[in-house]
Amino acid sequence: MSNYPYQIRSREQYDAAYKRSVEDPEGFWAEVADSFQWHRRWDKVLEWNFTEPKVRWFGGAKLNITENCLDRHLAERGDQPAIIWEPNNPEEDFRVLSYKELHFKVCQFANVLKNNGVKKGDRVCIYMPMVPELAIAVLACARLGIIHSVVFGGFSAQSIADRIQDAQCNLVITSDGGFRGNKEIPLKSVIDDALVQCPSVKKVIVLTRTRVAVSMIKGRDVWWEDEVRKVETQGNPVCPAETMDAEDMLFILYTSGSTGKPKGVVHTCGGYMVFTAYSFVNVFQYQPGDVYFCTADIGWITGHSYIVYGPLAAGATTLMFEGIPTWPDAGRFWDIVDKFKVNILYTAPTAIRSLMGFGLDFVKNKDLGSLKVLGTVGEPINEEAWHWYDENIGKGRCPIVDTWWQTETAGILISNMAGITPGKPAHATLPLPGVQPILVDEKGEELQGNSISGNLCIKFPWPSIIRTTYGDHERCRQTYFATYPNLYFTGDGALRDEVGNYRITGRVDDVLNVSGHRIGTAEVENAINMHTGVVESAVVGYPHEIKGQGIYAYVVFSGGSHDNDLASKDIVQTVARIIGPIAKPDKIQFVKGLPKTRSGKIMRRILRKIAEGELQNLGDTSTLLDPAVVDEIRNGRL
Ligand code: 7RM
Repeated sequence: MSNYPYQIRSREQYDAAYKRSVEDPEGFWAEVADSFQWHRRWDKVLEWNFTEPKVRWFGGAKLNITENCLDRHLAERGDQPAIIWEPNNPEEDFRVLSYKELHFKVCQFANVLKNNGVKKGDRVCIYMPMVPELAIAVLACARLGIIHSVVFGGFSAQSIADRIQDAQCNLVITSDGGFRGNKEIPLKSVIDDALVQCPSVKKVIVLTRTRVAVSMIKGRDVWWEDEVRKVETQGNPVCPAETMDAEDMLFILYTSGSTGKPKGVVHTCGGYMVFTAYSFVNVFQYQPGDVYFCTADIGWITGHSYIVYGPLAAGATTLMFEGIPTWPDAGRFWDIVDKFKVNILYTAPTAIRSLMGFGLDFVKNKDLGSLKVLGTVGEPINEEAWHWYDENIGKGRCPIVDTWWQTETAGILISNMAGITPGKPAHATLPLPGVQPILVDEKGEELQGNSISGNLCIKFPWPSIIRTTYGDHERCRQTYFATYPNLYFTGDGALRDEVGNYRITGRVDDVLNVSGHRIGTAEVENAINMHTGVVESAVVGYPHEIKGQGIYAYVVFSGGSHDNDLASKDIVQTVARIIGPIAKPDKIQFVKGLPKTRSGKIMRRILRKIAEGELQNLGDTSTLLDPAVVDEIRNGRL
């Protein structure tokens, strides 16, 4: 017997659950949802159409997700670790927060938020390092019905400002700085730069982490610790949770697409809770007492769904790590697994490939015997990395779950279930119950049968599907629901093998996946074009041994002769300043012109091929305005 009524424990149960979820989706999800705590039950499990689009799960139901993540567990496992935190520096003490302690701190900080004038429906931007207070801030917002917008600590002031303005945030939660490997990252000073452009922000709460000197603006900036002390003297340690509608917004998370401007993906309370917990428990086969370690940052969707909400809704022990896999050395993950006897490890192919490069010396003397399940996410995993992970980390005895999903899906849609359904190297394999993937051709015709490839779409809603893009519903429709009528389009291409396993091959749009991070080519081009010397640019991806994809920029520079090295460095700096270090081009090739059609469209196909090193078969170039530019570009390839 399993601790979770909705946990699938055999292949037969998977087949039965899948069948039921397709034949009777409402009955299926109602049963899952019954395992959670609601103030009021739903009137209707699902209402939907993909044309507007409009999707409502558990309409009429009332709940608070933090009661499900915290309060609900207090009686049975109040003293069990909810969060284990490992600091960047292994010499610093780790921290363990029991469910009781986490509940207490979330209530306390929710009261701090109240004291600082924010209320249900307001938007709060969170820009913090990977410390427990980040999870506390997120949960405190959710407790009050405040919509959080977490911005990854690697984004620049400009990117933060864009996101704060788009969501019209009233308050920012940050820290003085953060530790990452041997670096100290400034955070508060970056916020100060961003806020010059953000009149909607009235308050900034600053946590102490690095103790770097920061400037505090009177009336606007307050210290986290001072505010907590005030709450303590007010003497009320509880904070009742706001009652939320199932379809009230829980959070906004910005993600890149094929246009220059990131979109605010919106997720809501009820469906998100049900699906993240359901997928967590089933994919990883979490068992009570297991220590689960997801290496993502909470600034990305993986951290939202599978460090914070999913695991906590399931009453799990979730391990949060502040640092990076290669510091103090490339054995850090394995030290952490050994130190805390981690049972489930969830990481990204880029991390695996990077650690592979450091050799087995860093794995050799580590006790990895506690591991039961391994997972990957973020990008296609190549077979070599899969086998390395399997043999050297899992020692051939841990199933690897290859989990495919997106910021917009909020939870894992296609994956094997550890030890329940078989894995296959480089294949995400089968859809979770409730998920109905199909492959379509260019015209949107469904491709039937197996051993076929096409564009990956989903034809029926699952509980955590994107509801809208913040402030611009039409953009949501255009991006995800207009390419193919009545289908959610993922932007990914996929193969379906002879027995129905899916293999995701990568994006079919102008979105790059660099180290598992989504970056739009248009976004990088806009940033490059900010440089005064740049006339125009075109950005494409190319295969990169560790990052999966690297960023290759073709740049037309003004004024003829210039120092290429200097100009490159300048452009890289510009991109880091406009977007953040994650979007820095790996290669910049200066060209006299870009290959354009007579109508002025850049032929990216040609640029992609050249960047990939495919110099011969460039395809039809006869429609180019000036075919000669191709030779120049080909000859100058980096
Ligand atoms: C969770 C996350 C989404 C994009 C997605 C894919 C790629 C993610 C896999 C994968 C192959 C996987 N959200 N992707 N997981 N490709 N196999 N298991 O990464 O919004 O940041 O990115 O990532 O292209 O569309 S995300």
